[in-house]
Amino acid sequence: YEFTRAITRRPGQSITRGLRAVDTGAPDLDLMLAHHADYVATLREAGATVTELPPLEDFPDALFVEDTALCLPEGAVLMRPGAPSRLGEVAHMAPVLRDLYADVRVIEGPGFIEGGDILTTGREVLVGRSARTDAAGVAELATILKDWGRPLREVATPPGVLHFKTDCSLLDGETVLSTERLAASGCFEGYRVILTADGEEAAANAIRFNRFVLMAAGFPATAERLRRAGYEVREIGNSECAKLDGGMSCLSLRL
Ligand code: CIR
Repeated sequence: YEFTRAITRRPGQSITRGLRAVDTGAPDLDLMLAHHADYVATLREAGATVTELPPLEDFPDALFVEDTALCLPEGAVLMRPGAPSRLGEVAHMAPVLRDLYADVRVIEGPGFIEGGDILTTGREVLVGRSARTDAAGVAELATILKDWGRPLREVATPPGVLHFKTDCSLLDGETVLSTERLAASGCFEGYRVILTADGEEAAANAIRFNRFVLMAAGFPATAERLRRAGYEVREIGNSECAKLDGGMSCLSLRL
């Protein structure tokens, strides 16, 4: 959770065509841009050098850059998104990461895996199988991580939940924020777990970036739990990304 850099991509006009599980109305681009600017400013305040990539109008979900890659100190791994409309985003992220990393690996397929299903903790890399991430994708990542001496543990994303990290985030080396439904699966045994408050499951997708925990605004009970546990919480508007099932982690690659 200590980083020097973040990569983001601004949303474009095409966000109205972004993928969503349930249609709750079109996202408002101006409001989304304002929230995005706040997100980037907060990362900068936390000490990040932020690369802001331009919108990709052909890829409505491209602002959710996290799904295109896994960034580790050892190198980067380009993902293979399970959503067909998102597969082409990776080619746009590849040159950005090749400029920053000497070692860039590629998930070649036939499996699929998205960054939103990957939680890197101090001791292991947890990968949740989901509608976007299959066994072959996980196996290919495991082979790459083995080269880097990083253990991978496969876990399950709760049914109906988009990504593993829709329901959890890393708060520090051994602490996670999790929904109750995910923690009940037992996947965080051995970790300290802070649960989201009842009815605030959507607060689980947060990020720890240096001294701050960035979380979506509007979840006061969970924010209070985090503050009481000693974390410095920054709340960022997320109403528009939430309409596309996106949250704090999806909006950046952190390295
Ligand atoms: C999608 O369905 O792919 C986007 N609308 C949302 C992606 C969210 N990404 C993430 O949780 N890492």
